[in-house]
Amino acid sequence: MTRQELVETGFSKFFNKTADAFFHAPGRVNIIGEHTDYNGGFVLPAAINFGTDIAASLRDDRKVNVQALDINAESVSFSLDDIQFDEKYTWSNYIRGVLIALLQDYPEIKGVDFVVSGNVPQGSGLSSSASFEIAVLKCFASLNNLPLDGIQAALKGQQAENEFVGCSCGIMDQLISAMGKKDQAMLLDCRSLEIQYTSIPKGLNLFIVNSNVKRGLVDSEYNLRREQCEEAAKVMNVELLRDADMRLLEQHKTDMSQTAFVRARHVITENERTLNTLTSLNDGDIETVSRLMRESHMSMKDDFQITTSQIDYLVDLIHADLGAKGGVRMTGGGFGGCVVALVPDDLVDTIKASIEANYEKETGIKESIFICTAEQGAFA
Ligand code: GAF
Repeated sequence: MTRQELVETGFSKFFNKTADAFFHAPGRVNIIGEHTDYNGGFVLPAAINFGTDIAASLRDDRKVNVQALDINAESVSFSLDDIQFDEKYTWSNYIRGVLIALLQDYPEIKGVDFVVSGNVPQGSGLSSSASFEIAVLKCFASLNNLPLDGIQAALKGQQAENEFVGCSCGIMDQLISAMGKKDQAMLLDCRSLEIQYTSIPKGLNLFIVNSNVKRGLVDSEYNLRREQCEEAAKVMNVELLRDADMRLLEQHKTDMSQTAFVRARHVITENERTLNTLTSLNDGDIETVSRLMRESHMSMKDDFQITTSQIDYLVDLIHADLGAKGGVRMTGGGFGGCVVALVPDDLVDTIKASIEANYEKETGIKESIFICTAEQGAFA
């Protein structure tokens, strides 16, 4: 059964009618550019072949009825005229949050019955929540005939996270879920929201390993990292770290805490690495991509301090086999989750075997490996 058939069958079963439409929004993997988005900088993610699927029908009143196929098959119902934070079914707050944001511009929309299912591993740094938000926005916008574009949808998803769910995330995850392109990575300027696509070189695989070290974005140190970046920007008298360079940072080294200094150093150097990775991918210069991804990982480990021992082990293990033929680094918010590697066809089996032979033995945790493809975003 395809994912579409799964949600459509679920819809018929739970709502006793046939769904009018199907919607899908992908998760993402970030190739490089970590914790740069909320600093106004650059990111280079790709949307992947895991995501959130929805089968839905428009109602002619203001009710929203949602049936989840995962999450213990829980269901929620509420009115668009009275959207409250849900302490019990916390997953539904992503829906509630994006609808509050959508209602600000489109107060007259009608309610929807929908069934939802996702296959992005949760809490793994592959943006299960952003894909959920974008799928819900696509569903409500399409069924209500709203002129919402991908960038507007991404901003509404981010607003829901920042103002309703309580995570101070940037714009990357929602924007790539909305605007990703098949077989392409997307360079996003997180200040201007300008986009440039670049092809993932033929013969290089998006090789993702979930360390299965669970992380919680809201509860983790994510928000603290953001505050430390803001502190550094304030000391240097720039609006965002995007506006600083290493010369300015060195000048102010003694005016800020050592922690703020190393956090800012990560962001400033990561922005440069991200732009250089785009150029190197465009030139087919994999050796340089390899070096930049390695430097990015070391910067997340030493300066931003968001990796874990299991993730570092995994990255070193893959790097040992990969050398300069591809790149590997932790991906996403950090404190666990996934590693992303660009792996040439002829090394896929070797690297898989090496992880399977060593990772669990070393860490006591069994990994999951996904060879992904870059996919189309929900609004692209
Ligand atoms: C999480 C956030 F949601 C993104 O906005 C981004 O900051 C990322 O962590 C780190 O690069 O996925």
